[in-house]
This record gives sequence, C-alpha cells and structure tokens, in this order.
Amino acid sequence: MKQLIIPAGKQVYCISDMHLGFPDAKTSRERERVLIDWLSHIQEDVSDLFLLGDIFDFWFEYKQVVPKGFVRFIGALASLADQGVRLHVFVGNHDLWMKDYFEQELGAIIYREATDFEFQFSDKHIRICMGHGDGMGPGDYGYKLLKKVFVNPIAQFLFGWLHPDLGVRLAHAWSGTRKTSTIKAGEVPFDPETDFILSAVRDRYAIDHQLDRGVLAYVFGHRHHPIAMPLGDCATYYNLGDWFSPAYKHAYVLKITENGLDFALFQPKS
Ligand SMILES: [Mn+2]
Repeated sequence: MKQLIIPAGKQVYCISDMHLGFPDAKTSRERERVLIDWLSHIQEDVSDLFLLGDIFDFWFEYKQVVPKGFVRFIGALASLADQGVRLHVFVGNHDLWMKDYFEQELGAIIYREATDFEFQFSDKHIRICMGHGDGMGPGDYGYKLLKKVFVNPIAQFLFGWLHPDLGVRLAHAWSGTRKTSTIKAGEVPFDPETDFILSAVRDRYAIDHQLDRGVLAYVFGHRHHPIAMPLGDCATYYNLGDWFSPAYKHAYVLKITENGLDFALFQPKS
C-alpha cells in the first residue's frame, strides 16, 4: 500500500489511454493540444496526476534515444513536475517499454503492476487500487503469450539493437494492423459477464471485502470504454475510457478529493 499525503485544497486526477501518435500525426497533435489545455486547467489544484497507461501508442526507450514527437505534452508534464506535482505513470500494453526516461526527466514514478494507494486527506483516508488492466483475469491467451515476448529481456535487447528508424517503423506497422480493433474496442458494449478486468476486480474485491481492507475503488484503463460499476455496497469498479474516440466521448476523468470520488466526462472547450 503506497501512501500519499494530499495537501489541503489539492486533489488527485486520473486519466488513461491517450494513445498519442494514433491514428496519425494530425489527429494526435489536436488531441495533444486538448490534453495540454486540460493540464493547464488542473494545475491550480492537482497534487498527483495518474496516467494509467497507453499514454503513447508506441514508446520504446533505447539506451541513448527516445521516440520523436509529443514535446508539448512532455513539456507540460515537466512544467507540472517543476511546480511540485507528483506524476504517476503506469505502463500500458502499448508503452510497456518505458525505462527510466520519465523518472530521470520528470521525477515520475513508473508502475508495471496494479498497485494499492492510500490517499491521506486531512480528515479522511481513501484507499484505491489502480492499474492499466492488460493481461488481467481469465482468457485472452493470445495477448498473454505476446506480452511474455514483449517483456522478455532477450527480445527487448534484440529489438533495441535494430536501428530505431526500422524498429519504430515496425512498431507502427504492427499498431496499424490493430488500428480497427483498437478503435472498435470502445464501441463493443460492456458485458459484465465476459469483461476480463471486471472478473479480476471481483476476485480482488471479494478478498478485500472479507479482510475489511476498505478499498473504495478499483480503477483501470485498457478497455477503452468508460465504466462505473458498483461492487457490493461501498466499492466501485471504474474504467477511464480513452481519449481518441470521436468528440472525446469516452474520455473520462476520475478525481479523488477530500469529499470522495468524482467520475465525469471530459468537457472540451469549443
Ligand atoms: Mn489502450
């Protein structure tokens, strides 16, 4: 359980699945601008910013090189970090090849597994479990096998020795083959009977509830559809949606405040 003290008047913001770079440079640049506007809007009261994975549609850190692009977004994060905002970055299945670049540059904390947090407000403690959500629960064996290859140190070492122009092109070609399924993921209706993250969350909740751990919410991304689903009387499963679906219709923001949780659709400025 990681404990975070939240100063009076401040709050915690969580978003997921921005997939910067997807599906092309022009659309991604527009989304990047909207995200930067949002970051400047929250800067007055954010203490901790959680990015729950798939920030980038593809990210790979070579020993001396990182992918081109996203300078404005990374710059906006740097500016928040310089003001004392803590950045919490979960790796997603699209950007799991993060190493220590954001740690070194932004002081970000990188998470590779679902993690429990306790947010300590002046008169209240809120416990929340957060993660990206890929590879959780039953099924999806094809992806689980692929993830074993992706996280394999030898496979990463070999990929890292490809010239970046070739490696990044291969990665984009791979992402391109999955473009339709990425876009469609958010359009598939949420089915509580088959949702693999919900299945894993229910297992976790059963244990937490039995041990009276007081976990208020289980927050994930990855599925690209927004969900707020009660689990029993006092806990909720949230999924934060995504930022690339048309008109930001799936872009949800979870705020953790001294008054509790606030889960709301992002409202772009017209
Ligand atoms: Mn995603």
